[in-house]
Amino acid sequence: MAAVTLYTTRFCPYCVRAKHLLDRKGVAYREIAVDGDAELRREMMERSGRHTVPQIWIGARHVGGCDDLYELERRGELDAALRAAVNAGESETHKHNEDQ
Ligand SMILES: N[C@@H](CCC(=O)N[C@@H](CS)C(=O)NCC(=O)O)C(=O)O
Repeated sequence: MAAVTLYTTRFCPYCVRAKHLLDRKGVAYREIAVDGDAELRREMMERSGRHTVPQIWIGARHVGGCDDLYELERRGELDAALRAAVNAGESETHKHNEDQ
């Protein structure tokens, strides 16, 4: 599982900006494009309670949109949140491998 999941549309400047920050952090993310897909957009709205893109999760934690992601960065909390999600993902993989 990627540490970050975000719902996006293609021509959305906020999505581009959010991905730019995640790219700069070097973190892998799973992008769910909701362009023209009413079902995926509904899924995003149900999970987030919001209707704008992007909607971003770090691990299981719903961060919100692009502004919320940058606010985490401004508060100096983004790196730790990303690290925790990456580490949690790695230990899940490790556990999964041990189970086999
Ligand atoms: N403050 C929000 C603004 C997001 C926003 O306005 N996104 C636009 C697309 S760029 C949007 O979803 N508009 C409404 C819609 O497409 O239904 C954020 O930082 O994510």
